[in-house]
Amino acid sequence: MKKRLVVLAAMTAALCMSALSVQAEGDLITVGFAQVGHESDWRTASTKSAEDVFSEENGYDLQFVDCDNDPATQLEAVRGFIEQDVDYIIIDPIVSTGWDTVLTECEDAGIPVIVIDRTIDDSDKYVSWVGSNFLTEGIACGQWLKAYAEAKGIEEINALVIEGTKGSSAQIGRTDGFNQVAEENGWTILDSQDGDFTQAGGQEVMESYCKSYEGQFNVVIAQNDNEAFGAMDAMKAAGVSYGPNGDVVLVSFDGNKPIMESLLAGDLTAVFECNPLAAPDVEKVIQQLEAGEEPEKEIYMTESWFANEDVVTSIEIDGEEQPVTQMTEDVLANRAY
Ligand code: GZL
Repeated sequence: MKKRLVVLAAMTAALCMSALSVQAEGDLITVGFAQVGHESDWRTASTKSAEDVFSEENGYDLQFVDCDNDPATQLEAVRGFIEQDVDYIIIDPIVSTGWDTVLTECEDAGIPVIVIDRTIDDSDKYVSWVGSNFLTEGIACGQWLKAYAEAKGIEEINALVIEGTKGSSAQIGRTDGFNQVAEENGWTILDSQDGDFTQAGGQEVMESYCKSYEGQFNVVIAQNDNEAFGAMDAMKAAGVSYGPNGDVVLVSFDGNKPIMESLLAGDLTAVFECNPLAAPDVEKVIQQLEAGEEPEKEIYMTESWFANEDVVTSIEIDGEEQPVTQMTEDVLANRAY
């Protein structure tokens, strides 16, 4: 008798579990994601992070829109999610303004918004922002260059900047941070033009720089990896040497695998990381909301600074010593992206 009761209990439990799993499958959480576009390696890593986390097997129905770097398309995508009545909306804002109206529409529709990566600067009608401190990234670049110049005996800095998409918080923060250190140290910024975070944009701007500032510059600041690759192509074609053994110090922001391989190879001098893997932190926010909890308003990604040489091993940012990691085969092999 006892044995039969045990078997019956086990069968009941199994039936309950399968009912729960059926119920869970029926209750996918729908997430609308209005992504900037597909302009860079960083963006590819960011999109993959979201697809990996917000999968059906994890209990999500991801509605993804690639907004192709067009702010109007992005607003349209968000309004489309409202019409679909998704459970949550994720926005990586192409530019930082023009958001309050559509965020009010999300609020009126009762759909929580989570902002990732770049910031929205004209509205706070969103639950949380998960991203990087772009100003810190710019300051880190400046502080590293200051220490590197001192160590290498570079007395004058004449820099050219290839900016990211004008008006994006990444471009604004990196520009402001680097300019702040440049001003403190009396450096010359010969020019600063928009390369739109693309390789073609970086190459076009650098080709123009090589003509306009021939023989005048010794530093190039590319505000993302793809612009740095474009700048390499342009400088190579113009016969300008760059990197740790060249005439021009070349740095990048982001730190995706291709640029880290170039850093290891000595094709550029330093990389200031911008971590694209925000989706796990976004999921934590959604799970907190599902549980009726209140998430943090700002959640910062952790990121590091890398160089080809070990000439500078740490830099000071906001009074705190932060390490600069020399790129090696081991460091490269252990990176997540
Ligand atoms: C920064 C991100 C930027 C990257 C670029 O967080 O928004 O946009 O630095 C990307 O590579 O295009």
